[in-house]
Amino acid sequence: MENELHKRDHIGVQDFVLLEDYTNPAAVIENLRKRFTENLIYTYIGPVLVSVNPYHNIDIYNQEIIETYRNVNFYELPPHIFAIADAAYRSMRGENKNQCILISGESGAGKTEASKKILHYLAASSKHTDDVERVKDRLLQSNPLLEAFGNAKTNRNDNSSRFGKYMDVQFDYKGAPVGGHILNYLLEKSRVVHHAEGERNFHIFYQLLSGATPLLISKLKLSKDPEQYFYLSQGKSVRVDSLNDQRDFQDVKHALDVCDFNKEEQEGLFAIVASVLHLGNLKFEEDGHGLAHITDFSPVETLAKLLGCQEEVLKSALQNRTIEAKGEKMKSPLNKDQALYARDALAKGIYDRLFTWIVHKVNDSLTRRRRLKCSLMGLLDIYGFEIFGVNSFEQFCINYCNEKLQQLFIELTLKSEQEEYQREGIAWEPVEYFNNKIICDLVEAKPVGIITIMDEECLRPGDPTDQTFLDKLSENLRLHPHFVSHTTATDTAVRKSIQRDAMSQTSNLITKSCFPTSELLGKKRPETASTQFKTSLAQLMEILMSKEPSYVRCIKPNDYKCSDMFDEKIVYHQVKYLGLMENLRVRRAGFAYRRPYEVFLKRYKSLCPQTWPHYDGPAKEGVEILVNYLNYSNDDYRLGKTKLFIRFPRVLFATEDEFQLRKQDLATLVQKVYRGF
Ligand code: AOV
Ligand code: MG
Repeated sequence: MENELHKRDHIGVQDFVLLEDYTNPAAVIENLRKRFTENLIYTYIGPVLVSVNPYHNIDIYNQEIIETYRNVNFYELPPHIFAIADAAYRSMRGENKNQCILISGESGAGKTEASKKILHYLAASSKHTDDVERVKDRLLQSNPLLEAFGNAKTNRNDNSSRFGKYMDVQFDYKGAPVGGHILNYLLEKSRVVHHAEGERNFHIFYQLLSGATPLLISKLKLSKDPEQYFYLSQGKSVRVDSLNDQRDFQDVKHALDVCDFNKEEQEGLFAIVASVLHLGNLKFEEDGHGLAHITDFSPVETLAKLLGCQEEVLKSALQNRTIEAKGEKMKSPLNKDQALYARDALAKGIYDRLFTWIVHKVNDSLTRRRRLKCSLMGLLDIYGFEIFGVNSFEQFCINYCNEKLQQLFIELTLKSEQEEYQREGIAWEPVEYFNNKIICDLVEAKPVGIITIMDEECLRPGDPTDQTFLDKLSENLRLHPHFVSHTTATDTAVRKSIQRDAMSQTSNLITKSCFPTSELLGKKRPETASTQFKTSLAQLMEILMSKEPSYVRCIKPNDYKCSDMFDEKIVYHQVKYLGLMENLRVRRAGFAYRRPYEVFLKRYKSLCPQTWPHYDGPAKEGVEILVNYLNYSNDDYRLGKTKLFIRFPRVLFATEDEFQLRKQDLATLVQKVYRGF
């Protein structure tokens, strides 16, 4: 970091711990603003990287910069996402510790872009064997593929991740990437059937319509016009300026090839995407008895072909539900609302399982050939915190997931700071901070957390509704300081019935493997979605805890996806809930700056005649001589076991300024010597 220290006035400091006024949010924001204006989007809080979305391309990710950051000490270059990746990579190699990089921030803040840059950095290492090159290719290509099926335009982000993703990259003993594994978390499947104004369904639908060949379009009985499809046109924004659906479809096709999806699988896959669109266009009419009838059967015929099921079975499943009474199965006709609900449930179910199937396939293609021991680098890129006009179950899960991650961040950074102080033998001064554990508890505590109460309501016989659920919540949680609530319950019986009836005999190779018979027969009582999610998050936390973490904290500069606007209010809000002020206080905990003795000595040894030009003793003693010579007072610093701790930034800056002067002196001296010749 030293290289920018002397320019700090107009570009701010590159590590927040160097702010004299570090407890003042205004000073932190001003520092971010200065840097943002200069296109310096990265700043550290010690080892944590804070990144501000520039909303335009800056040329700081090219091959040359990759090389610059490779194998260079973290603090010797300006803050960068590559420095984080490189430090984690070297720690994985050098100390043989599995790593994870946790990227957080609200929707649109730049998490997905950051994770792609890290992956790019890890894959950009020198040429390897063909096998390794193939793995790298697949790792990189998994992104456009999963983004096509799992990302969508929302009102906050044109390419918003609608699923959570944790990806392990596996490295062999030589440090070459040899495989990978992806865990996916709760896809926002409600988007398949509904999205808000200004938003879109998942990218793949629009990509298929605009990029597929006329032959494929006609095979799938599609129209190229997205407006023709109920599921695509609700948001009235089928086209997005920043996206090129036609080109992206070619990228998806390429990615499918690279990730080993064969021709038959690709056909099956697009057949399912198309079938969702046809499903959405099914209309029902109510007869005199209030029962639902399909008005036009031609989509059913197409659907049956695409999914490979019998038309009659499908027709019946769309208009009836199967109920079991005294061990006997009976069909009970649906009314119009129920039929629409069932249709949507089928569409969501098919798409959700398709997505999981794709992740499995990608994982197959990333499975490493040889089962030798490997080191892991995990990348976590989840959906960011979001609040919309109308928020549903998915927003609840997404925001809960963000709270859990924040919790982990608080616990781990605090813990690692304390440990470092202990290791270095320096007294730890306790820091007050807001711990969001209370919020996680509100959601997941037993017996009275939101999820437990939701489970009870969903599985309770009788007639649970949104209102009864809300009543239960209020009854149990009204005294909790952070409780305010609204949410939706669903008609599980109709949903299960249609999936069982419609998908029991499909011959589309994907749906066949996505709807296993044992489940369709209803032998196993499935867990509720929220409990599944809670369990998978708990597992994720365990995975993350078992690794050495690095953090990237993303911030968006404004709500308009705009490159030259720094909205201080919006930034302040994020600084606050990302807990950056607390992070900074913990990091400072008395000391602004710490560096290994070797690093400090190497830079500043020219300032003291006893260490310059020759000094051969131990680094720690050299630093002691140096700081005494520089007149550091006792209160200014502490000597740890391996590092020097400096309490105030001004002390370091004074030393740096002296160093800059000395450098000039030396340069002038050199010039004089040259002229002398
Ligand atoms: P997110 O992942 O944090 O949101 P993204 O990573 O998708 O946000 O970023 C949103 C958009 O901001 C991208 O599509 C880019 O246009 C732009 N952007 C982000 N980072 C950079 C960068 N380093 N350089 C240039 N442009 C950038 V969400 O998935 O919605 O939570 O759920
Ligand atoms: Mg994202």
